[in-house]
Amino acid sequence: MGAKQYDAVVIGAGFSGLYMLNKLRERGLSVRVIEAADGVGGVWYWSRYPGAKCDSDSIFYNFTFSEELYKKWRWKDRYASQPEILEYLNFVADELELRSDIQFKTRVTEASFQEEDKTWKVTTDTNETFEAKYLISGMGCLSTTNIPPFEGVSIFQGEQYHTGRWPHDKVDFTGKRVVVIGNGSSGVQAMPEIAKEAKELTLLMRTPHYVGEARNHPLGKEQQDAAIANYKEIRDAFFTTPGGIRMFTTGKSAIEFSVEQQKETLDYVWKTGALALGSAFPDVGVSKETNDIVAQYVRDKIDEIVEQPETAEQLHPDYFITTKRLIIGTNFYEMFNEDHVHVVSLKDNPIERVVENGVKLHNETIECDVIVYATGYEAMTGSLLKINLQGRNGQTIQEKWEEGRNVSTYLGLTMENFPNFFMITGPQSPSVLTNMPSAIEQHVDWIDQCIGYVESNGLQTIEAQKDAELSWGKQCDDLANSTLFPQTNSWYTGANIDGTQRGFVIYVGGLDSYRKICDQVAERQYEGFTFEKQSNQLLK
Ligand code: NA7
Repeated sequence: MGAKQYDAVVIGAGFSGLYMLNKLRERGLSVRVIEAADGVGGVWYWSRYPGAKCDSDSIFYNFTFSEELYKKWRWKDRYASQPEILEYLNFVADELELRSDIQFKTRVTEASFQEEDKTWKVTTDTNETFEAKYLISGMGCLSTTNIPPFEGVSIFQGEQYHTGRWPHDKVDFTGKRVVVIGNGSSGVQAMPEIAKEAKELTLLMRTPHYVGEARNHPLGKEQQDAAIANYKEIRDAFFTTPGGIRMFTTGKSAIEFSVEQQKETLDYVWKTGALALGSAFPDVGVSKETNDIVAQYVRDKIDEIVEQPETAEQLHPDYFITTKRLIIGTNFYEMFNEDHVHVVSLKDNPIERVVENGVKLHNETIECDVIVYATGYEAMTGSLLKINLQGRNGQTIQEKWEEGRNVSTYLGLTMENFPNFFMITGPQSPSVLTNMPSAIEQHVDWIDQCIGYVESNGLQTIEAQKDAELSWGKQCDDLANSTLFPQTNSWYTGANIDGTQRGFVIYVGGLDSYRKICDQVAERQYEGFTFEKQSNQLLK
C-alpha cells in the first residue's frame, strides 16, 4: 500500500492535537491526526483513576481562541474532574467538526525525514505509511507512564493498576487491602476516594510532598455566568501572566511582611485554595527565606490536621516548596486519621520486590489485594523518546538527546537536524509550569504562523540552527540556576526515574516572557532558523 499524502501529520488528539488540527485546517492544509486511543482527550482519555482532576481553575482550563466556543461551555466545578474534561474535549471535537481528520486506534511507531523530497515519512502500528511536509508532536509532556521496573510484578496474584492507564470500568475496592505507590498529584487525588471503599489502604511513600487544600466546590450559575462574562479577562491572563492563569498574589516577598501578616496571607490562601501557595509571594521559587516561611506553614498545617504526631512527622516534606509541582488535594492529610489508612516511608525501608501476596520492603512485607502505581510519567521527553524519530542523516532523537540526558531544542519547539518538525509542550518550553491550555494555545499559534511563513515564501524547510539551540539551552539553564528549582530531584529534572538524571529542561521565565521571545524570533524573520527553497538552495 502506498503512503498517504498530507501537508501535515499531527501526533495525538489531546488539547494540543485538536487545536493544531483546527489551525492548520483553517490555513487550508490537509492534516491527519494520528491517535493511539479510540477517542479524543490525550492524557484525559487515559487518566481515569478515582478522584482524577485538573489542578488549574476550570474556567481557565479551556480554549480561549474562539469567544464563541468559550461561551458555549459551562464548567460544573471549580476544579474539573477527568470525566468532565473528557466531555469538554469531545464537545470541542464536535463543535469544530474535527473527527473526520483524526485516525484513532493508531500509534505512530516511526517517523523519519526523507532528504530526497524533504518530507516526513510516518509509520504506524497498523502498518500504514503517511508522508507529510510537516510533522507535529502533540503527544504531551506527561503522557508516557512510568512503571518502575520492580521485580515480581508478574507474579502478583491480585489486581494492579497505573493511575495513568486506568480501566474504563469502575474498579471496586470494597473490602480490599490496597497499596498505593506514589503520592504525587495522582496518588493524592486517588487515595481519599479509594479510602472510602478499601478495608486497608497503605501509602508507600518515597518522598513526602507538600499538599495544599484544594477547596474544590461546585460552580453556581452566578459563577458560571461570571466566567462567561469575563471572557476577555480570562483570555488576557493567557497572554499576560507567567502561568497563563490569574492567581492570588500579594506581589511582594514574604520578608516584606510581619510574621502576623505572613500568617494571615497564608491562612487566606489555605482557606480559599492552596495552589496559591506558589503565587502568594512571587519570590517563593527564588528566595530561601520566603520558601522556608511557606514550607513551614504547610508543615505546621500537617501537625494541626494529622492526629498522630509520628504520622505527621513522617508526612513532613523537607525540600524547597514549589520546586516539585505543588499538589492540591481534598482530605489528604485528614485521611491519615482513619484507622484503616497508613503510611510507610520508603526512606530507610525501600521496595525490594513485588511478591505473590503484596509488596516486599526491606524490613517487612505489606500484604494486599490491589496495587495502585501512582508513579507518574516519563515526563517531558518520554513520549518523544518512545518513537523512532529520525532527522537528517538518520540522526535519531535518542542520539541527539543522548537518551534524554542532554536535551537540546530551540525555543522548546524545534530542533536542528529535524526540519519542519515541531513540538507542542516540548522540553525547554515553559508549559509544565503553566496552565496547559494557555501554553498550548501559544505554542500552536506560533507553529501555525511559522508554517504560514514557510508556505507564503515558497520555502521547503525550516530548521533550527545549532547556535540558536545552544544559546536557548544556555538561557534556560541560566534562568533555572537563578532559582531554587534545580536543587530538588523531581520529574522536572528527570530524577523521578532511576538512571535518567538529566538537568533541568524547563524554561522558568514564565509564559508571558516566553511569548515575547517567540514573537520576536518571528518578527525578525525567524531568527535562528535556516531555510531551504524548492531548489535545495540554503537561504540563511
Ligand atoms: P508524579 O508527580 O511524578 O508522582 C509520582 C509519585 O510516585 C511520586 O510520589 C514518586 O516519588 C513516586 N515514585 C516514582 N517512582 C517510584 C519508585 N520507583 N518507588 C517509589 N515511589 C516512586 O506523578 P503524578 O501522576 O502524581 O502527577 C504527574 C503530574 O500530572 C502532576 O504533577 C500534574 O501536573 C498532573 P518521588 O517524589 O519521585 O520520590
